Amino acid sequence: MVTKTKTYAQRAKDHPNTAAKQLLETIDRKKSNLCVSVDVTRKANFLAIIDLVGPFVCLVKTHIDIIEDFDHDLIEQLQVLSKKHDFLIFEDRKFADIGNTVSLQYSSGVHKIASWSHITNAHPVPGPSIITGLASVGKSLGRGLLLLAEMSTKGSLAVGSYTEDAVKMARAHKDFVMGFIAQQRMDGVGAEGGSGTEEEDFLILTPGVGLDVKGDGMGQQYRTPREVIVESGCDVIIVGRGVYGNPNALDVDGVRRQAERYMKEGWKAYLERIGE
Ligand code: 5FU
Repeated sequence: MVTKTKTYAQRAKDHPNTAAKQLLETIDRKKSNLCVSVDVTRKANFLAIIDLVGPFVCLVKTHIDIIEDFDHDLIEQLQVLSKKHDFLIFEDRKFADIGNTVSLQYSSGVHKIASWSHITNAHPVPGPSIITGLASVGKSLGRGLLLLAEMSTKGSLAVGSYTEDAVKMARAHKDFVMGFIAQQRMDGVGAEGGSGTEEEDFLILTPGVGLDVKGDGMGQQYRTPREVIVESGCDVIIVGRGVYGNPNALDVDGVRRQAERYMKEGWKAYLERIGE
């Protein structure tokens, strides 16, 4: 598979999708393929964690709808931190409705996701119209979309022909779909004759990553950065609680230490993958 052994820098140079290119460039510049998922419910905690992990990440993942004291200032501060620490923003919205509805959910409402989030994602379950609906808002802004081809949870239904069809949908919309949330590379999936095409370069962003535990007792399943990057050929590790621990008792040094630890593990795994 072409993309598995190519460097992030080589891939950045040729990538046709603006958000994918920006992400690959950021990964290469910061030598970090770590995305931290900041799943906390208070604005102050949210911003504090992002400021702590900022130096170690290429991407910050949000669930903006869980923040109880959300306001516009939060977005402004998030954007300031994104510039200060040089990372992109990924709102893990998991859109799943008809084209017209998702275009409104993406552009409007309280959160106006498209105006600040470089990357977002969608379930392929409604079919291709979910992509065109989101693209009608995000494409001209240079945003990128990830399709959820697989999930990290025990018993996930996103397997087999569902995953294959997700990849086919993405191939038909390469101008906006930059990659997948998945547990492995998708190069050969759903393609005639076995492997993906030379010119195709979908990024694989992978949640369910942890170094110290194997699950969370609520269906989540964790693998190590090495399993994810080397064995499964994924591109970005997404880590939440493994980095910030208990958000109600933030250990400032601990958060920094863990972010650096995951960053180093992720990068070491990447170097092993490309044979350096
Ligand atoms: F699509 C997915 C998935 O398959 N698994 C996930 O865990 C998304 N996630 C998200 O990654 C989930 O919503 C959390 O925001 C994050 C994982 O957090 P953790 O604390 O590392 O388990």
